Amino acid sequence: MEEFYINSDGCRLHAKIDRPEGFTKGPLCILIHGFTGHMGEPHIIAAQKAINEAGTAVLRVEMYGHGKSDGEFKDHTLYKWVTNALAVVQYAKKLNWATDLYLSGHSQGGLLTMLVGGMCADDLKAIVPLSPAWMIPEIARSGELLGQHYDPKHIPEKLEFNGAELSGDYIRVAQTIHVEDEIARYEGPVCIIHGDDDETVPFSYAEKAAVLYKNAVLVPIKGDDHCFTRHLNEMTAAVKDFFVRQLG
Ligand code: FER
Repeated sequence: MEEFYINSDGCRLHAKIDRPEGFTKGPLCILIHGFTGHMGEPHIIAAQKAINEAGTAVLRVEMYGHGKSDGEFKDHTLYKWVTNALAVVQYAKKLNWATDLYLSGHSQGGLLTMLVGGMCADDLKAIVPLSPAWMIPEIARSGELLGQHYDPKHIPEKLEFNGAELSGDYIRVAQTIHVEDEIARYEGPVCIIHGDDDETVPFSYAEKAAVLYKNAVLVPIKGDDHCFTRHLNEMTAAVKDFFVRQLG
């Protein structure tokens, strides 16, 4: 394991690379956590290990306002995360040992994976959104985030939840994002893995995305929740299986 920081326009992003045993050159998957998450969460570590077992190196990175990266949580927005992820893709493209590049992320990191997949379609051999929270822009436009209601035309200064704060700019940015545009821009293989009992992101979004993408498979994890706490081994088996097939 190698730990370091990636520069995203002066913002230091905390990163770790894990390589499979005996790996010197080969594919690399960027892996990103969700909203309030970080790279040490059980489902993120489990996904990283599964990708490594399939012979692919993993670059875990924490986005603005999360984990040990720069920025305050309350100030993070999807634009800041997109800017960060673009810097990470550029960083990964310059690694001389990395051959094919993949992008995966959980929840808000899965939404980011869908957005950046469309934006960097030529650079990414496949994308793997895990429980992707692609309803966020829609619900932000409808006036409901984090279970709280507001007037979508008059955005509050901040949202408060669980003792934390989120700036109104998060909402302003989210309202402008149209995920369908980026779905249409990505024609490579997509593997969506989603628990069908997800309490945070409705499973129906995974079904909708799988239909909209030109080349997607959806692996439902029966009875599982947002962070795959009930059937983590089924999520990791699906991840490993997808990456093993990519090598073949
Ligand atoms: C929300 C529902 C889900 C929301 C964010 C999420 C900001 C993200 C969840 C995750 O990344 O795990 O209303 O509002």
